Amino acid sequence: MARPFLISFLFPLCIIFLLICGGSTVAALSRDDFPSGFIFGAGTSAYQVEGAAAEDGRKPSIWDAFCHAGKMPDHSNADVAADQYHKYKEDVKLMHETGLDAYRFSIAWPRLIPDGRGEINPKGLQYYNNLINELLSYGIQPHVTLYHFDLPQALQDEYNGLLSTKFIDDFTAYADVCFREFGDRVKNWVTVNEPNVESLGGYDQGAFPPERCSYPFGNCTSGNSTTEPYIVAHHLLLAHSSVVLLYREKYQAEQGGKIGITILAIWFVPATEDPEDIAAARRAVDFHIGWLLHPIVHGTYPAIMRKIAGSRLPLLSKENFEKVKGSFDFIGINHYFTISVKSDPSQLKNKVRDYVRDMAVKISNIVSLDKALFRKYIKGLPVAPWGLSELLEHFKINYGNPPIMIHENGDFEEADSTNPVTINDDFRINYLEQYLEALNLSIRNGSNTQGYFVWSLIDCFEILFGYTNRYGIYGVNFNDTEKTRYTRSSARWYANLLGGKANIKGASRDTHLVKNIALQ
Ligand code: IFM
Repeated sequence: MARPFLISFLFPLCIIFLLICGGSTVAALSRDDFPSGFIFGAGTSAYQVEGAAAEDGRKPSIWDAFCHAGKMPDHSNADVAADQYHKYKEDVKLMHETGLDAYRFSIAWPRLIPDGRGEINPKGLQYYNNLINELLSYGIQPHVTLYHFDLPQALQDEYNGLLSTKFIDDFTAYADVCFREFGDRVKNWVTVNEPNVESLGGYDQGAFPPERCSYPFGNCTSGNSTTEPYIVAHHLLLAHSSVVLLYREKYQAEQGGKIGITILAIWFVPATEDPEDIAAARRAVDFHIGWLLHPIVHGTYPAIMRKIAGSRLPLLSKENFEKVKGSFDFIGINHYFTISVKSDPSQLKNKVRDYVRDMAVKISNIVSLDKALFRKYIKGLPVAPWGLSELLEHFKINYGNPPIMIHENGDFEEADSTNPVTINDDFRINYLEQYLEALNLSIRNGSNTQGYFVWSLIDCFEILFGYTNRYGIYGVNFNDTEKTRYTRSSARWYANLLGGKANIKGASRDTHLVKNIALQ
């Protein structure tokens, strides 16, 4: 009698218990919930981590000149940075311990070809061969960016760098060396990192080297903010397509790699449901992302940019159209946050306009892009994983769902000089978990995203804030001459995820309703 009683009594109780406790819980996600072959990695860039700035034949880039002129808010430079040049073996071990499939890094053009053109530096060649071989010995794929902001100063001095079409030939010749020397082992190439940031930062606002801008858009000794950002982005686009063509014609069949470009992709949403604000958000997306993406997918600049910037936006000739359109195997996106905007048509009444005024948007709650205010502003933005979902939806609907690599995503903390070693970074785990969850949802909804890289593997020299912003899942004690690495909680969390643990707990699942703002 006892057994049937227990079964008939306890069984329904168990079901009720499961329904109450388990029914409302969404199963946590593990890496097995991503498609097979999906790549998990982390990244850095050469100037931001290598150091050894004047060692073994490396010559200055425009960033060395900028920093040495005391232009960083903390007056820092990356002469030593995280010293990865000497510590790459230690770093590769960390990557291995984390279980990374891939490491995204960049080659320093001024280390490999110190004058920008001509002689190859054998020590530079050796360094990148060593790094690549070390990665491969642990089964970690090298994903290599050819150009991540660090133009050889020699080319800046000789012909004004990116403002000249000579840059295109020199960049192509440099890329040729990289493909020839490393392409037997490197199967994933990015031509240019964030051409939209470099054009805006260096040539509109003058906040980045080579500090070109014009009044009233910034305070520089030379430049023209109304035209130069467009010219520079155009040259970067042509340089990109020239390198892709070279790779396709000379190397791809034999080496079997893939090549793309990486764009900073902030997502913009309307601050209100007013159709003007909805159009403003779309305009911001077109100016910010479409600027580069539209030409490489569709062969033309976005119509709204052509309409507003007019003749200040260079034309893509028929020959260049053929070269630029389709010049990618994947698109890299660096995504950190979502910003809400309102329309500001009054900007268009100004006859003299820069790229920012052409956008004709007001960014809510922010009046100036002063660096300190900007940091406060972005740190104060809510974590908005749905913004990534909308961004990926935009790629799917408007750009034919291309293969995507998320090349940067991560969160920072402001460094505290009294505490150079911060271990507990739950804020970062929370951020990564939510974004990975959103990414997983997007992939299930058909996004063709094939890889995800945390920015950054280790603390870096940060391009806006020097050593006062920390993005690493591994910390670096910059106060100590050894630049000692230490493991943050987020590195352990990522290692557990990559080791198979269901470590994406679904904290934000309920907030994942994708806000489908009108994008068409
Ligand atoms: O550190 C930078 C990187 O060089 C380019 N993308 C944004 C990162 C964080 O600011």
